[in-house]
Amino acid sequence: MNQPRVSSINIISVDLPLRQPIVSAVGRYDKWPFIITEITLDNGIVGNSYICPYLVNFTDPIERVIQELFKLFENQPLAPSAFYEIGMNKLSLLGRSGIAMYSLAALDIAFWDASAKVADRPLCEHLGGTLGDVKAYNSGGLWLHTPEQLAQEASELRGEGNFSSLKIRLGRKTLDQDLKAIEAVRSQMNPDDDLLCDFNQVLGFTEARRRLQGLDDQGLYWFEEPIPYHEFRNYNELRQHLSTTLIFGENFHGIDHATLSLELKSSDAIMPDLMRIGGVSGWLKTAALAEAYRKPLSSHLYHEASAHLMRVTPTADYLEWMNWVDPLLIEPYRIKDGRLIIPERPSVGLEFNRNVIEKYRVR
Ligand code: SMN
Ligand code: MG
Repeated sequence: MNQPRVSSINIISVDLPLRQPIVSAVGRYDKWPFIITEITLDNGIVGNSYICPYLVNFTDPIERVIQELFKLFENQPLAPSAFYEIGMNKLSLLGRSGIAMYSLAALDIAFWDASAKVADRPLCEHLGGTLGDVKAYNSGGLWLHTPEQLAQEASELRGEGNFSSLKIRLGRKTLDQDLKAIEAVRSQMNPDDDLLCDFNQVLGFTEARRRLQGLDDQGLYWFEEPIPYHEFRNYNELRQHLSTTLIFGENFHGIDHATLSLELKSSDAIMPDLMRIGGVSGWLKTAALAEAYRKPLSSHLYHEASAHLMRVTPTADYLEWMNWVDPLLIEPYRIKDGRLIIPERPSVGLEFNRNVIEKYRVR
């Protein structure tokens, strides 16, 4: 059977208002940028992806890099894994990280989406896995707010999908303030529920050691990104002072970072971000690494494609559910009893709402 060929590309950037602003150590955001990439094959099938590059002013240069990389694959028979290798070879001249990596990921996810549509299977089945649901936590809030606001929000977030797992943002000025925030959220949870926490890289090494030791008896499910993401050796040192699971990885740029962090024993678990890790292809390699090092792997953003990938990740742990993309989608993915339900549709099966796109289009 002849593989269909890649014919054309369409890229659209959108700056979508958030229902609730992000108030985190990495800044305040009222809107969230998306770059949507659509690849059309010569049989008419369209594969798509979205990536969120955080900074709306960079959507234009990233779009141009996607366009440029696309030229490598234009008119070629569709072959996502082979395309990824070709793309990564090209990146050896640009750097296998940063916006070059994001751009390759935008293409890779869309190529895999198209490929599963050609096979007419959900992506998880196309990758050799089975269709099913995925354990998730609600990550859509609990920013650096007051304890009263946090308690109110925690109860709303639990109610959004009967969640028993939430993630709170920490790293306030003092340990006491963090403890009060935890207490407020916990007041709305059951004793056996999982409370995860994220510091968004805000602490320095010595402060992190003090702060995390002060929080180590709180029974938190994990400590996420307490110090800057590139301090791989400091992560390893920090880990030796703690009993709570230490996790990072949303800022791994490609498989090189994932490999290095595992070699250096920087954390107890990893959490790649579908865009930064290099799309579906980059994820699959990282999942194999996590298995080799026997480390749990959780996801970061992009809950739809990540859910499919978690179904073929041997050490899969938690899926992050952050549904900011939902207003852009005709049929968003659903949560039931704290688990994400993968719909029975070909591939990832995301259809974008053209009216919403037009309303919030960047250019
Ligand atoms: C996060 C993600 C996206 C924007 C701000 C913060 C956070 C997370 O690090 O892991 O959810
Ligand atoms: Mg995080």
